[in-house]
Amino acid sequence: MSETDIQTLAERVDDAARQARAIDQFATGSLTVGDAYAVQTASVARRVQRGETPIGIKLGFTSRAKMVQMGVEDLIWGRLTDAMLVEEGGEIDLAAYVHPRVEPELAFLIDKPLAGRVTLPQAQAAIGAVAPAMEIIDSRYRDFKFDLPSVIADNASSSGLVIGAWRRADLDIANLGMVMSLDGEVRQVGSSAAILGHPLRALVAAARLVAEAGMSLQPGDVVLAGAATAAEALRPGQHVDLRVQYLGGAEFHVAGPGGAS
Ligand code: OOG
Ligand code: MG
Repeated sequence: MSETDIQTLAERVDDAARQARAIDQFATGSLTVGDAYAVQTASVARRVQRGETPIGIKLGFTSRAKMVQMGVEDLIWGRLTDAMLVEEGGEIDLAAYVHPRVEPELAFLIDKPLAGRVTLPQAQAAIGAVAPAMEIIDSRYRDFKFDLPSVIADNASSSGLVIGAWRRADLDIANLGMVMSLDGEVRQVGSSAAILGHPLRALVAAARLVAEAGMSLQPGDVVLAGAATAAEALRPGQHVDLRVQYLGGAEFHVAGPGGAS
């Protein structure tokens, strides 16, 4: 795919995200996975040109539940910027999104540079803190339907993230209960073990994937490990709460039908 084509598609997904407007997914077979990451890189570069700061990366499809929900089998990654941060306990306005969903995750805070083929203990040693987190995903594609290259080009549907209080990473996080509630009603129950069998494997994968892209994870970067359960659609007026065993939680509100309060 030519550089011009990559820029054209990058502009299309970037505009759709900015205008909160659904677009058609790219025609099947028109994009390789390599092209799709080039589109993602170019679309995030547009954000950076507008003044956003990269803050880390996200993994997608690290759990069976997510692969089944979306019909995609491969692990993917995307980029996070400061503009995507939603204040813990804060409020989002659905007007800024196409059809957002929320999913329960864990976030890692990188303390030492990490890239390439690393072991689980090396990944563990590179993190300074871990936190309960929720990702707000918002595919820019109509009906939230996409194939693998389309979702990669669309920055892996990433739209927002809410991070709870960081705590030191000396806790065993292999199998922590995770409960996500909407308006006080438990909707998704899972375990951190659903994330690749051990959430630190998401960090091992992240180190490999960024290195393949010629990048590295740096101190201060945030890595979202991927959802432990299926995602839930967001509705006006909702209160969303995540509790993670031993780690605490995170919560936010969705503004009512009238918009932000
Ligand atoms: C793609 C993003 C998947 C996760 O945590 O598995 C993802 C999507 O489902 O739209 O973020
Ligand atoms: Mg996610």
